[in-house]
Amino acid sequence: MIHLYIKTICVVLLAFLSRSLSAVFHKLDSNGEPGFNKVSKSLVVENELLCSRACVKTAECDIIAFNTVNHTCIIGSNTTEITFTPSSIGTAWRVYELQCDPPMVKYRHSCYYRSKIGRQWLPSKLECEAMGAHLLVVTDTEENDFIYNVLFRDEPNFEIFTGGFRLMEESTYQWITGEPWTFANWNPLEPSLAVWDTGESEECVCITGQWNWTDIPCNQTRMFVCEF
Ligand SMILES: [Ca+2]
Repeated sequence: MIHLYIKTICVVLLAFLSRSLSAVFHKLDSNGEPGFNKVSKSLVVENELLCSRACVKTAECDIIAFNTVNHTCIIGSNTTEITFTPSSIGTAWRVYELQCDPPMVKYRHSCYYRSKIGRQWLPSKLECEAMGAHLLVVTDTEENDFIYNVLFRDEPNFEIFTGGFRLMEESTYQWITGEPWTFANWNPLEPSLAVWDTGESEECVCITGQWNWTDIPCNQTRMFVCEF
């Protein structure tokens, strides 16, 4: 009974967290039609929350504009100040910028959040999603170096879950965001796809300070990193 009670509170809390616009998107003063340096895509979505989610899933996005009248969502990035052109529907635009308040760290177009405690892989994934983020996706050497040299600079023995996983019947790994698996930094004998004596098989990708990347059973407990 108490278990059910706690579960209900968690579900309500998650629903509440998922409804509000993610904490990393800060509203900018806007007046007119926003112009970005680089538009990644323009789409029509129901609300600005979904617009922010589309941005988080896009590698080169740290700014969004949502039009509350026609529901246009523009996602992209900016290196200089945004320009606003006066227009008849100008007041309908809401513009938000990705800002990584400490302890989050910004790198390129993403904010990185380190978990406070360790969890199994699935609860880690859910915690990131409840924040409007996703489990860490590492797309190239530079981002991998950032993880080692900046995010965990003083912790050579760190071990974290990432958003890399494989389906039980498959031997190849994939990212939780659906981004192509184009880069990996496996330890020489990994991924081992091993099956433990306990019957658990290694299906989740863990980044370690000592042994590069390795696969481990998803029900192991590790710290994790969420990426916005
Ligand atoms: Ca392994």
